[in-house]
Amino acid sequence: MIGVFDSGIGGLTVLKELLRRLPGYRFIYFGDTARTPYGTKSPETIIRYALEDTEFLLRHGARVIVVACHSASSVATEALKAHFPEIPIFEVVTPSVERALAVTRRKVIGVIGTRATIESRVYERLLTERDPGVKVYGRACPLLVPLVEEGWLNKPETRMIVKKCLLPLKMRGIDTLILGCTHYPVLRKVIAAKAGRRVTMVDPAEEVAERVRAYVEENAPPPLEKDGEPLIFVSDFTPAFEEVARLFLGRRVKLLKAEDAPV
Ligand code: DGN
Repeated sequence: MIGVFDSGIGGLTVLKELLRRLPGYRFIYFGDTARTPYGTKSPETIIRYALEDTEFLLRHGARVIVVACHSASSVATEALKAHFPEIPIFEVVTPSVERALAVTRRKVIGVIGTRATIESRVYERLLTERDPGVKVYGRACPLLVPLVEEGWLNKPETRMIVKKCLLPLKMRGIDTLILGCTHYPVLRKVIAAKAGRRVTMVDPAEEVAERVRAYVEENAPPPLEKDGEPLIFVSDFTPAFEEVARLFLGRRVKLLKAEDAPV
């Protein structure tokens, strides 16, 4: 099984891309809805949570781990790889970095994300390590997460906040923008419109899903039984989470309580 975790249900944007590419495979997802958001927490706390989330997925049969959460990918990847050296671990930052470098025309790249992601400066580090000539501008946009979770996808207020959030990046003349948070692909149209036609969007959900597809198809045959329904566990359940989950996954889905998972 392929395990995917996130601070909450935003990571279903990643699961959606994975399901599209690997329809015959079994997935188990864990959304830490009881402790979300991670984006405002300290690196130490995010690392501890990411290790626990991974343990949950491994305990329930995952053999490959996908870190869908950008905040966790940004600060916890090293710790995860050190704790679970035998497990293939994919995260959302590296594939987006490589994509951004492949598509940028003038080497001026913008990144938007939560405070934890932007303050980690991981995108700057990885982008400039690979190409010292590149200029990187990060901007934390914490207001976008609650807007998406309220379903305010195309309201005037949302458009205004997106515009304000992107303004400093536009002033720097970015030609590429990394959507560095699980929730942002849902706002892609509004973000692209406000960024302007000349700015290329990089969607990390698509990029990581492509990496996982390539790895899994090469290394693991699909299960014999075609069981396409992913198991989606959450650490806290409310009917509202199920509504939001539908928004992220693009279809109705049943959320299971993690405490009810067979051990
Ligand atoms: N999943 C988080 C991320 O991608 O950074 C967003 C939600 C949050 O924890 N704030």
